Amino acid sequence: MYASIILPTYNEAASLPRAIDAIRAAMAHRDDWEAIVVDDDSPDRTWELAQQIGRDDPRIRCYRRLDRRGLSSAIVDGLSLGTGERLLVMDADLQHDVTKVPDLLASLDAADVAVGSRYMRGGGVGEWSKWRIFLSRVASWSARIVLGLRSTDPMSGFFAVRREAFLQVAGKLNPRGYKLLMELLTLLRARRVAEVPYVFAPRQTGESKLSGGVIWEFFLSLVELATRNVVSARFVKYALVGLSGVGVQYGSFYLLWSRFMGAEAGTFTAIATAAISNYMANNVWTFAERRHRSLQDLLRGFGLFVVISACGAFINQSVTWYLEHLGALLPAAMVAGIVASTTWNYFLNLDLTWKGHARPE
Ligand SMILES: Nc1nc2c(ncn2[C@@H]2O[C@H](COP(=O)(O)OP(=O)(O)O)[C@@H](O)[C@H]2O)c(=O)[nH]1
Ligand SMILES: [Mg+2]
Repeated sequence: MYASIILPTYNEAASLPRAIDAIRAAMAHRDDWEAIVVDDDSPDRTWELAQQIGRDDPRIRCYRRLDRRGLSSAIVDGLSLGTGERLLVMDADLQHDVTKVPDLLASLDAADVAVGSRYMRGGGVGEWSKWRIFLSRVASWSARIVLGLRSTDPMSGFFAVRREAFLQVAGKLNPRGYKLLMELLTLLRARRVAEVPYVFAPRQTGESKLSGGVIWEFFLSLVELATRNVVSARFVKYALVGLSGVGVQYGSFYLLWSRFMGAEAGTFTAIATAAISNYMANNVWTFAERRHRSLQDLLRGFGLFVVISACGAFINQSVTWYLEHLGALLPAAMVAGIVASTTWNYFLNLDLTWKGHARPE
């Protein structure tokens, strides 16, 4: 059955030719395959190299993406371009065991997704530090428990999927970050999953693009997938900024009060400080791609933010008071008040303060 091998690349000129040779060797027994390099306009001109290889060997195609960045979206574009009934994704840096490609493709005889796994008998991670192994295992384990996935390595970047299964869920994918397999497995939960062990090899050339923020990104994806996007990554950020504001408010109150001003002025100044820090943090982080920059936008944005937050504070108090009045325990009533006001604040700020269309990644 015709197979399409997707190779996302960013600055992999040093290893791409060897990766292609390894694929040719592994697939030497058949000729019904193609390889698609999806390159995000790498500064090292990986795309040029891929185009050159493709001129001599038309089985190798290259999509040089000029308008977008990001591993997951590159994989989705590659999968969409693939014409084979079976689609396979692997790194172009030789860290995935190319000799396992035929096994992964063959596993789709009896499964809809086939995962190259580092965490089953026969698999491994080579020379990773204990700390990295620990983090990776905790992440896989939480993905399995929280999302109910049946793979031993849901974070793998080495996997194959039937095109028909991919197309069924392609429209629902939200390719952020780099854990596309986790998302695919969540959407295809009811389908059959096969696994093939492989040993993750150390990188020989070039460098890993996935270092900073990886754990954080993973956590956000997990929340989004577990709640079926009801709780978005943005909402999590917003709630965390709100929490930091509580710290700022109480912190500044204790700094100011008694030493510099009385309780009332202290409370007012502390609330104002927290409002400014919350607004700034949301502006540069939660709503980064819709950021207010001009003085006019900043003033207008801050004004709206304060009005909405003031209504939120009122909602918070009212809900807490009302539930307590109905006989709820105070802590429960307070939590309900916080949830109600945070939700109100979030959606109003999303639609009014930072309204606008997000640019694609
Ligand atoms: N097109 C594209 N490919 C990427 C991007 N980031 C990483 N890659 C490729 O994805 C594969 C895995 O990335 P890598 O940095 O090796 O991750 P690691 O193996 O977890 O360290 C490699 O082939 C990279 O060149 C990206 O933003 N766009
Ligand atoms: Mg790699």
